Amino acid sequence: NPPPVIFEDDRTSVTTEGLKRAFYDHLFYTQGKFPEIAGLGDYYQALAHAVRDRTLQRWISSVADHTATAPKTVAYLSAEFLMGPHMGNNLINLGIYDTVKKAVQEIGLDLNELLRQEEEPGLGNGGLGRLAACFIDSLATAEIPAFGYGIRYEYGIFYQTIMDGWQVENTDKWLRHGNPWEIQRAEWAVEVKLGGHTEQYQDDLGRLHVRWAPEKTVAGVPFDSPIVGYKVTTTNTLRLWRAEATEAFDFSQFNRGDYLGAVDKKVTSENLTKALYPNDETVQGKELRLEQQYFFVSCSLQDMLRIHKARGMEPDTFDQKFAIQLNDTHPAIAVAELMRLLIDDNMMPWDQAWGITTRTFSYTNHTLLPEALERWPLDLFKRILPRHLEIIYEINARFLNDVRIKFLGDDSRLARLSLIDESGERYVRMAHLACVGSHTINGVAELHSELLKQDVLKDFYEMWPEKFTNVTNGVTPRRWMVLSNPRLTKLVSETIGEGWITDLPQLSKLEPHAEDSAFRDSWRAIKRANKVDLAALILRRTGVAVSPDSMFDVLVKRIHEYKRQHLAVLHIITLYHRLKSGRSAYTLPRTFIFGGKAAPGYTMAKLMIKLINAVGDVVNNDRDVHDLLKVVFLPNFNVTYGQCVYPGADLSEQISLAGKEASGTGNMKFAMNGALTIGTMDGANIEIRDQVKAENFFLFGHTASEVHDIKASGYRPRDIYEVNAELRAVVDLIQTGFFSRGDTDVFKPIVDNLLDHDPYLLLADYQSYIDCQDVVSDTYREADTWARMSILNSARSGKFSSDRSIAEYAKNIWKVEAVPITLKPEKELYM
Ligand code: B1H
Repeated sequence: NPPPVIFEDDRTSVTTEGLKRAFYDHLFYTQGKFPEIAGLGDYYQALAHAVRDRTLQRWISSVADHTATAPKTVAYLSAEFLMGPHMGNNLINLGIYDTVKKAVQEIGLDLNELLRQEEEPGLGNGGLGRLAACFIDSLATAEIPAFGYGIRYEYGIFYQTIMDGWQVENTDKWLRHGNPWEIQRAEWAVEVKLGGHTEQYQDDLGRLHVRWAPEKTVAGVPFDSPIVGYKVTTTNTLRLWRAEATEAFDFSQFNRGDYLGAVDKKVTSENLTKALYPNDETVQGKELRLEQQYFFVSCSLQDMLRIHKARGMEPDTFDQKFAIQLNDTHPAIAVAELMRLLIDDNMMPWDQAWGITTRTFSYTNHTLLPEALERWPLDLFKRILPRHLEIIYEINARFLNDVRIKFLGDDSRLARLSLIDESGERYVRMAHLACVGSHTINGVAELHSELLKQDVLKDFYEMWPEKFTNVTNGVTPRRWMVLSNPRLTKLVSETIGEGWITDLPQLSKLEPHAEDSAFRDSWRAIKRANKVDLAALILRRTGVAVSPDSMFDVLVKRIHEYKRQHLAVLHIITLYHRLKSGRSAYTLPRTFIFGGKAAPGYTMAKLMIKLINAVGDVVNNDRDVHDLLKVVFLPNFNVTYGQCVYPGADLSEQISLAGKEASGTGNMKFAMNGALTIGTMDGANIEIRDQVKAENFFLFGHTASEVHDIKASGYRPRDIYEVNAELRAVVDLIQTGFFSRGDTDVFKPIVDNLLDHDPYLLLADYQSYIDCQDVVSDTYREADTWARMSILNSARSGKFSSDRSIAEYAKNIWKVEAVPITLKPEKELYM
């Protein structure tokens, strides 16, 4: 027996004195600095290491317990984990925020300033990646054994700046100063094959097998970060894979004197995990993207099989010990890869392997947009994954046979359901592979799950209605309330206790306090203070001074035509036009705050950003407006800024065309922090309105089924423009170059698109939106009414905790349970 590890107190103590000692210890021994030459970055690193140390006893206790008892474990496979900064969240979940703040203060530093030093790991595009991050927080808090598996992109989502009103993309060098939260596990590296061909061979018993002779291999190296549950011992692992060359040098090339050629191979391998694709809901069909997807899926499945075997079990029990969730189709190749690993590497018969596979996987669909449905050209797919194509053909043959039996004589249905699209150029349909290989398929809000069954996945629904279900999204209250909004957290906890932090429906206990005028005053004072903070951020980042006494009207999300940021612009121009033409005696002071990134190749979205900034330039500087309207575009909206934006918002804009936004999750973050929503009947807006009640929600616009009918009966947006004088005046201002110094070309693509096509029905929803915004203004003028409504929005947002979503996945889909972990005393932990 090895001797027990004696942990130094400096690694575990959570007293002020102990934390101060730990801080200096890391400043000296990790950073190699002393106060006279140390900078803020060093202090951040020192503190980060001290905090990471405090996760380790829990992390090791959790892994030790899971290793010994082999409980059923969730593997959340996602190409994106949009974590945001780790430090603040870890302080909250470890329950040491206040003590650390005090320790840091006594050292003469400011915790907030240290927190600002962290480069946020922006390893995701938007809602889908952030959902994965909220889910792993809730999994750990629920004490469910789980891994998050993904890609350690060297460059995350690009850094956005605005130049002359246009978006400019810069690289996101988030690893520049190192990442104190991760531990590299070189010893658990795996090999991933790519390209080449397959061969048949006979084993000693004369049985036929297939061997894949790849063109190249790359190594996958795992980097682990602790995911600490809130005030529990359970600490799970986020395991992200980095691609490296299998051999540092190709020796034959090296010997031929081609040193640089050999090094070049290394560079090529490492390109695999270089950068996140920034497209968000549009596929590009790039070879490197398919390689990324296969790479992290293969690494993760090999890793799970290694763990399974290390726990003393055979592959035939894999499905009893792992539940794997596919976060959209990005990891859907996992269905074919698990089959390959079971059949080719573990010599399992097809039927047994298929049973295990389909009992292991479940699939979440996140969008109905046709441009986001992943399909890979067959020749490209075959070139990179020849063995997987054979396996997919076999899956397809067996599947189509089942279809033939269920729906005899229905040939067009076979073509629609096939895993291979043969209508023109041939493609592999990843959503079909995910559906066939999964036992459960879910959408992310009630409406979305219904539309999936009626529309994109209709044929699969008719084949297997029992596979379909809904799990409405949620967000973690630890990051999105406790960490982001400490003022509100304090008031709420003083009023109803702290139980709401892990049981969000308890917020309903706030309801009676909506009638208490002193409580309303405190509530409003908190919103005011948060707005002061947000105004300071806006001034710092845009140079525009905005008044916290104006209404903060916020629209932050990725820029997309379907999300209709340009509809909000039409509203701003309407107000501006009214002011200029003296048609409104008094307009409520409003600050319009926009934020969000456009995909670098999405011309129309980039033009929408230019339009927002162009309108802002005119409106903000027009003296006739008397500061009644301000329009700002906060550059580089990300998790860090979100933590300041959601708590400081009065009005949450959720104005997508009905039927297009699968769920939305920003809508939930706003509501819990007391913003009122103006929104359409889309995604989770519908459920938010159900919860907060219609009288506390500003609803406008056509419903999804009305949208369907309008389009079916031949929509003519120009007719609306012709008859609506105010709309016409607004569009004409853009069209005649008023916001572009007379240049009538810049915004022509937007104007032409709206007048002649308007696929997202801005003109059809315009009047309804404007009328609703007028009601918003009238309501906001009654400060007391607004405060009541704000309290009720927060009090009734309990459903939108990701703890509820995770409880549903755990019970209905994964069939996993909590495994409480007892913190092992230091002396009982053996290396
Ligand atoms: C969502 C995506 C997405 N849906 C492809 N789909 C991507 C698709 O890089 N890609 O290829 C990236 C992202 N993201 C969002 O998911 C939905 O639009 C939101 O409505 C939803 O709330 C969120 C989480 O479910």
